[in-house]
Amino acid sequence: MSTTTTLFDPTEVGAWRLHNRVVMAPLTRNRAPDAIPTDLMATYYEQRASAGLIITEATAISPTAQGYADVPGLYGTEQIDGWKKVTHAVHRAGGKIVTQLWHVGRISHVELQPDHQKPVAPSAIRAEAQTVLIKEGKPEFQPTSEPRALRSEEIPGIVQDYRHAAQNAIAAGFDGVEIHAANGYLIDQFLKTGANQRKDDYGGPIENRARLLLEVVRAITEAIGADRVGIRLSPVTPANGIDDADPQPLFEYVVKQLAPLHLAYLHIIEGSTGGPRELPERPFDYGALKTAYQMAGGKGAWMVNNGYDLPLANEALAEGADLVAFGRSFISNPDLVARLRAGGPFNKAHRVTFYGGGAEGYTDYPTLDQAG
Ligand code: 8OZ
Repeated sequence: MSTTTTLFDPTEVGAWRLHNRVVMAPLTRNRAPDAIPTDLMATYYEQRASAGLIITEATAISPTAQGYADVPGLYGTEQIDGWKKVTHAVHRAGGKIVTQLWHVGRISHVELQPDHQKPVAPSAIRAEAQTVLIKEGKPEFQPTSEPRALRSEEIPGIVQDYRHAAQNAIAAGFDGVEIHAANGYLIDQFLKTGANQRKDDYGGPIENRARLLLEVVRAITEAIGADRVGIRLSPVTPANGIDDADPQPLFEYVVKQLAPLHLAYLHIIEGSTGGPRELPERPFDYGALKTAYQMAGGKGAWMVNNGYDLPLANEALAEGADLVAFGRSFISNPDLVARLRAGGPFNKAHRVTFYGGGAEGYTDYPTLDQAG
């Protein structure tokens, strides 16, 4: 008898046994003043602990790695202590949680950088993008600042910051980490021709543009074990003004290199982050990407993301995806798993409270029981 996998079936991924295949996608919420996680954040994540796996909001690996007001970090002891409250709350509620390690590269603003220095990037090319400052308690969108190109000899220090943040994640009680290599941030800037014009070993051919990504993956997997590490990729998103001249061979190379490194999962954003899943001007064959990974011996779970609802998620599972990440629907539905099981209804998410603020639009969305 053939059985169909559902979103609600448990699964083994890397070092973890997950209760279900519903993943809470990383969601930036700008509620960590001084980059330190708060009690309110512990409540927010605990409310969502019925997800098979929670991926935290993107979290800066160093002071220069951050590019938005009030996003959390994971480089100092106060930050580790703040995150402990979050991981304990989620574990108490029976959940699993990894943190997303983030370096924004050029997607920053001098006002957010130590000593108001220029943000760092593969090349001194300003992004066509905006960042969020918070002025008088209100989010304010500003164009990103012009970056400076990293010197070759600075790159080992960046890799070391990733390694250190991953060790801090384990010290803070996380089940593992996700490397943020998507959405036009530092690692994606190195990968893609639109942001990388380097002449050294980190620019030019695909093998060079993928070098930073692979060095970061190796450093982190050596430090905390590959079975606690996932990575997020976005082959064609135009987010944060990023683009590549020829993404299919680039990403097939990346996943083939990742295959023997035994990561817990690969997390793929299909299409434009938070937008259309198909981009006529940026075609991409995700099936070929997965085949390239598996043909190279890759055994990590395949996690898909972007605009999934229940029917689309079931289709993805039937086609061989292992995990489905839900973003916006987790903002407004703390009990998303129960609501998916029940076939709805779903609360609507209110955009005005996405970035910054307090409990409103954060910890006050009702569960099905509360909506009664
Ligand atoms: C929305 C606002 C700020 C940052 C990403 C970390 O796109 C983000 C982000 C999303 O990956």
